[in-house]
Amino acid sequence: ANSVEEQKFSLKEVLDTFSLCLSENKEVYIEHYVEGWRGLVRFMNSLGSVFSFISKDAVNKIEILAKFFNGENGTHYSTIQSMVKYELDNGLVDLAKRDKYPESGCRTLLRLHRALRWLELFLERLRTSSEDCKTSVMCSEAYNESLAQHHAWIIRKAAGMAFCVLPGRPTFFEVMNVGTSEQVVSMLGDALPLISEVYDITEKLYAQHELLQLP
Ligand code: 1PX
Repeated sequence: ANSVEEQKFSLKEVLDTFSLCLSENKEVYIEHYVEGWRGLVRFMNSLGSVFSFISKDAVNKIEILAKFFNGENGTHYSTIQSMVKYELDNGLVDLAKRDKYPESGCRTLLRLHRALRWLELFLERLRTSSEDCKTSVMCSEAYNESLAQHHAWIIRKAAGMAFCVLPGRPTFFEVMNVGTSEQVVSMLGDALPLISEVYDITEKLYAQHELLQLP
């Protein structure tokens, strides 16, 4: 935690990335979406190595999407909307069970999309919490309302154990490197509507195309 780069690290910059996600006509840019996740993973890594099994999976998914984005069909992966259209039109998504395309952009992004709901719920709890609230409780409540419903028992168990070692609210706010707790609360108030909007747009798109249960 001593390098200059890590000292400059602020959660505000990370959450700002999500504001860049939305195009004028409300499409979601994959490039910024993935960048946002990279920053969140960096933040999580700074909390300790217990979270590495979580960040490993997140990084894996980030890299899958980055590879599509930077690959020869990259233009189709400019936005979530264009990705969905391209992969569906070309039969590049396993709809019933994992088979020929176990790592499609659509199913990979869906995992991050579900995690974004966890983030939204967790940040909203942090924003409205009082000083003596426990981050581990806020985190597991947010998790149980979102991601947990898609996770096997063993993953839920491991996640629960990781939440227990989350630092308390004061340390947590400090690591965010945003300033006083009032400043953290106001920053969260600015960031949350944008995160919600990105989430809602993606959710609607996936629902329209019946992609919310992709294996
Ligand atoms: C101020 C708050 C900032 C906190 C930033 C934290 C960033 C968290 C990044 C979490 C990304 C999790 C992605 C999980 C994707 C997923 O659901 N993968 C599962 C399914 O994938 P598959 O390919 O098999 O269909 C996979 O099984 C997951 C394995 C890893 C365990 C995931 C536990 C998720 C807990 C999320 C809460 C993170 C708590 C961090 C505390 C700060």
